[in-house]
Order: sequence, then C-alpha cells, then structure tokens
Amino acid sequence: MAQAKATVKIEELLRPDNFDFSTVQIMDEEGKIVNEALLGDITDEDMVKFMEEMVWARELFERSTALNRQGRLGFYAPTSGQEASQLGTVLATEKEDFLLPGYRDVPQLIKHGLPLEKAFLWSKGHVAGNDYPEDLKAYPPQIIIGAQYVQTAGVALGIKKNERQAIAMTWTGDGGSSQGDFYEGINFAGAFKAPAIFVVQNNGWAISTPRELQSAAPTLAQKAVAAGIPGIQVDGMDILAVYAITKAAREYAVAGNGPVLIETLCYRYGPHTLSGDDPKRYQPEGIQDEWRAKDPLIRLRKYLTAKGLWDEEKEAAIVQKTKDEVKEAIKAADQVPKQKVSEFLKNMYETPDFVTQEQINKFEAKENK
Ligand SMILES: Cc1ncc(C[n+]2csc(CCOP(=O)(O)OP(=O)(O)O)c2C)c(N)n1
Ligand SMILES: [Mg+2]
Repeated sequence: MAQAKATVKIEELLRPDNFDFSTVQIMDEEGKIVNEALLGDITDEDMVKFMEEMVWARELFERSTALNRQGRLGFYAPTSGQEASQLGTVLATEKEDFLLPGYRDVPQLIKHGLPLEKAFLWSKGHVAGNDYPEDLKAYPPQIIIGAQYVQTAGVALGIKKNERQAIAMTWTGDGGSSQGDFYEGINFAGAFKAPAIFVVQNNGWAISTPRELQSAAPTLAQKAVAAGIPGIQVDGMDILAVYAITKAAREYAVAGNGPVLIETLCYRYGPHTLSGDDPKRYQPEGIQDEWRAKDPLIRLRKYLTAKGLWDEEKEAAIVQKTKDEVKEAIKAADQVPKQKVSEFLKNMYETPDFVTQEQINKFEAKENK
C-alpha cells in the first residue's frame, strides 16, 4: 500500500485536477486514528453502527458459505475481507440513491433494502430473486464484468435530468477496471457531469489474474484523470476512510459537480467464488496472513473496545441475530415454488421469438406430464 496521507483535506482530493493518488487512511491497522481531520462528523455511535454492520456481513458470509456447501444456495462470491469497502461505501448512501452492484456486492443491496430471502433466491438462480420491492432503487447484481459502469452513467444522467438530489453508485473490481465499459462509463458521466460514484474494489486479483497484469497504471484511481473527474485511492480495510471519502464524494456529486472514482485497496479471503477456484494455486504463500493483519473488523474492534464501546457480548448478540435472520430467510426462500424451465424461458423476452417459443412449448409439455 502506498504511503498513507496524514494531513490532506477532502476538498483537495475532490478535484478533477487532483493528481495525488496516495492512500487515504483514517484508522491504521492498530486501531489508531491517524487522521483526525478527515474524521469529520463521524461519531462514536456511527462507529459502533459500522462495527455492527461489519460483524453482520462477516457472519452472513460464514452462513452463506455453509449454506452453499450444503447445496442450499447456488452462485456465491465470498465477501469476507471486503466489509469495510462494501459497507463503508453503501452506508454513505441515502435511500433515494440508486445502486448498481456487481455479483460480490450483495451485502450492499441488503443494506439498501433488499430482503435477504430475495438475495438467496438470486443465488439459487430463481427469477423471483430479481423481482425487487417497488421502493428499492437498485438493479440486481451484474455478472458481466464492468457492464454496470455504463448503466450507472445512464442512471446518473436520468437522476440529473429529473433534478433529484441523489446519486447512482456502482462497484466493480480491479479486473473490471480494464474493461471498455469502465472507461465509457466514467467518461460519459464526466462529460455530462452526471452524479455517479464509481467504486473500484481493488482486491488484488481478478480470479487468478493479479492486479499488476491488469494495468501498467500505478493506481486505478488515476484512471479518473482521463475522464476529467476526481479519483481517490482509499485504504479499503479502513471503514472510516471509505465512509468519509464516499460521503464527501456523494455531496460533491449531488451538488452538481459530476462523478467521482474511488479505488478501495482491499482483499478477499478465500476463493473468487465457491464454484471451485483455489487461491493457493495463484496467490503467493503468506498473503492471506498479511491481509488478516489489516482486517477491518480487528482494527475497529480494538478501537471501540479500548473506548469501552464494544465487547464480546455485544458481538455475540449480533452474530446470533444474523444467524436467526439467515435461518428465517433461507426457510422463506426454500418455500418459494421451484422455478420451471418453461418459466425461465418465458422470462427471457416480453414476446418470445420463434425458437424460444418452441422451447417453451417443449418444456411445458414435459412439465405437465
Ligand atoms: C465480460 C466478462 N468477462 C469475463 C467474465 C468472467 N469473470 C467473472 S469474475 C471475473 C474476474 C473479475 O475480477 P474483478 O473485477 O477484480 O472482481 P472481483 O471478482 O475480484 O471482485 C471474470 C473474468 C465475466 N463475468 N464477464
Ligand atoms: Mg478483483
């Protein structure tokens, strides 16, 4: 990680001509505040809330992994290690903001109002998992790497044209930042001063491809320069830094200044997805331990415990609550009638083309036997 900034002001970073891409940090790995000035109006209560949410996310990961192993979920991309990056960004949004997540960004959707049961149905590939509550401003997770960046530019432009005080927020990975859609999205949003927050969660790998092979650029944040928008690199294991920068970026965008690109330096513990890759085959030995030492929960836990604001009992209560929540949600998801192949096909187009209609007829005949 590049040298952490100590004194920089957020206003200096939130400029299209900012060329300082060193890593913003507020709380270091030991749980010490190293940048009081950037802390702004984040209170002790906020920090307790951040801790609760990260404990929730870590437990959701644990439970989802277990459910996946039992064959009760389908596709699942682990989130463990990325809690500060995911929650620090989404907790800085408002209900009116529109989210365009990638496949790993399910926790953000749940925090924005997606019922957990729906998230599980999505994992199982059930179409009901894409049927969102009316008041939830979000799209289902994008699987096509980077595609959500172009969509975000469009959604943000819509928000601007409708004169709403909101933003569109999206996430992709270090791998996603190499896609054409990434550049098109940030460029278009920049040209139209559309209120978008583009997050690149740089967890060091795109499946087995290391960050160094994605780009010769020393940082991913600096890609913002070509689009004429501010780019900021943040310690993605420090929820205070992620939150403070995202909150300021949101205000900047809502005020009509245009989009912001935020690169969060983070790490995913474990495999890319639970579909079978083995990180031991492509990551250097000992890397997991290096990142464990930077864990976002450990550092905030240390800080809050020292202040008497956190203890084991509090944490155990959140873990238990999450377990109960997961139990209820998976039960509800299991009770939704299984999706038929014909239904899946019917959902492809509003009016099926000839070939799809033939397939629908074929499967309906089978299913009705
Ligand atoms: C356009 C496209 N190409 C390839 C893939 C296959 N694929 C799925 S995830 C992934 C790696 C993405 O890595 P990154 O953007 O760093 O995100 P991370 O999974 O690390 O969060 C690839 C290549 C895809 N889904 N879409
Ligand atoms: Mg990655």
